[in-house]
Amino acid sequence: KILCHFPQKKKQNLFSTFVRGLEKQQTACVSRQTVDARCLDPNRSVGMCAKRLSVEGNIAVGKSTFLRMLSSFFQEWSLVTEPLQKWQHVEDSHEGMGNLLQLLYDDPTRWSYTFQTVSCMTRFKTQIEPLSEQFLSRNEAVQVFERSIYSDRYVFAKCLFELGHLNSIEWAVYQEWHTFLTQEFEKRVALSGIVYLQASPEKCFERLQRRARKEEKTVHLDYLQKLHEQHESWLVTKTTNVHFDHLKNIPVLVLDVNEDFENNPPVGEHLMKQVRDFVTEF
Ligand code: UDP
Ligand code: DCM
Ligand code: MG
Repeated sequence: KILCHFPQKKKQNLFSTFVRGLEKQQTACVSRQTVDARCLDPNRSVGMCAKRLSVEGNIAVGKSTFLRMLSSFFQEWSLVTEPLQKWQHVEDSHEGMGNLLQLLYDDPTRWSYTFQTVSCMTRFKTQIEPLSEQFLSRNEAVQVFERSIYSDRYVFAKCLFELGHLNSIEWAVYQEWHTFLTQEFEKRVALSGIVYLQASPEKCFERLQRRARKEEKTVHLDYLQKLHEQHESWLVTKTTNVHFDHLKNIPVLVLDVNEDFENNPPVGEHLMKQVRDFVTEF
């Protein structure tokens, strides 16, 4: 309508300006999409993209201690500890706050499903938390999580099902929402690599007793042995059936932490160096 008021030549000029404008917008839009996809792609090591690792391992193997060590060696990295306090202070509409970790160990058959739902939901929330532009623009943005939505499922929920604490309906429901959410969030919950802290169940039991968390008084060696086997099947022998393609081929760094690394600087430094080299590989 507007163009018809102009002479033919002017009409053509205006029309091509309009088309060029559209083309520019389209190019800007496509390149924005590419940048977004790259940021979310954990396998890309270029700037504006974070490498995301999880530190996995048995109860009391030393994951939190390891994360503290990472934070002092690699001060620019972002470290995300396990949201344990949230599980110890769950809102209870009658009592105010409930301790779900305590309930789990007091009566695992009654509380395993609830615990695994809450622990995995809080983990999803922490794993999808957006990273600041400032952090992403670093040459090497590295984010490290203490455990992940994958160990929640392929170690804990699976183990509790095999022990009979989750019944077959609860296990089926758990797997259904876990698969659905993992596929929905896709790259936002994907990891670039896994660091597996490996130690004998006996060593973990010794550390668990030394730490003496009040809720874990009833945790026995045989439970740590079962969890150890789950970690080994998932991350070492790879016999666990995992349902996400990117997880099947994920790089895994296995670190033997039977020897004390907390109070032994050369051992700690050697572990840090191995993580450094591992991260440089992808
Ligand atoms: N710990 C230790 N030597 C180590 C690593 C850890 O004595 O090389 C102790 C640590 O001080 C704590 C316990 O083991 O008392 C469990 O460590 P952490 O809480 O880090 O274990 P997580 O459950 O997070 O894997
Ligand atoms: N835990 C669990 N299920 C999960 C994750 C953790 O039962 N999916 C429990 C195991 C430990 C506690 O939570 O008692 C925290 O683990 P850690 O001490 O290894 O950090
Ligand atoms: Mg911990």
